[in-house]
Amino acid sequence: MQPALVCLILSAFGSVLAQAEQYWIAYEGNDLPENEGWERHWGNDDGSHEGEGAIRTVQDGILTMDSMYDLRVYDYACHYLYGQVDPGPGELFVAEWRVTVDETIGDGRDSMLVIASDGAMQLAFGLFPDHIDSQFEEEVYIPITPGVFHEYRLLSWDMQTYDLYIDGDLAHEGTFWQGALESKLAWGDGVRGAASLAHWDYVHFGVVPEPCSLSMLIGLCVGAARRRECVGAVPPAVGARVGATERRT
Ligand SMILES: [Ca+2]
Ligand SMILES: [Ca+2]
Repeated sequence: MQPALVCLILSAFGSVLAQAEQYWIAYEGNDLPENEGWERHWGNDDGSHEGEGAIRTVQDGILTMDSMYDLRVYDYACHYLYGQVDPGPGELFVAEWRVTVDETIGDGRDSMLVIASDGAMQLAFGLFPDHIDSQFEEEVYIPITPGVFHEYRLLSWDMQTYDLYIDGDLAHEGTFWQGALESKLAWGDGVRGAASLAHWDYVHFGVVPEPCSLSMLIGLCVGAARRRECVGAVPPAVGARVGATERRT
């Protein structure tokens, strides 16, 4: 191999690594979220930090949040990463959570998971015992089996569109909504006027190297010029649960 070509390949390889300024925020349900770097927001109709919030218990790696005693209560965990949520070139945004919701009452969504990009592109999923929905997208109603935990995994390359997997199956190809919230992920009892009983096993989110980046570079190194689908696996150290992914075109 020519020295110049070797330098070019090493330079390209270095640029891929340089882009991979990934992060991985992992809440495992082993403690209250505010003890693990999350910001707790709670209150009721009387205002912020009023009342006790949801009744929260941690047991066996599960955080149970119960606000069924009072429709006026909200109580959610928020993690801010100002200007650092989005993936860059060659990177992939991943959010994954495992939860089951026993009950909901009141008007609209209560248990929720919200994602806001650095450019204020937003998603908000309402979590119910038998389905989930997406607040800012029309007619997104995804039935789920009640009474059991479900694993949700959301992937986005651009924070404009996303793929949502439920229990390993692609359940929805969706679109972010232009809002005002920026650079955060939040989950829990999100609103006043509704109540829920939910069990959270984990919430993870982060930016990881795009699974196909290194394989594409290897393809370049051996002179393979053909276009290829990007199916692969994220390095287990930064998201073992990500598993197989396929880029949308
Ligand atoms: Ca509530
Ligand atoms: Ca757990």
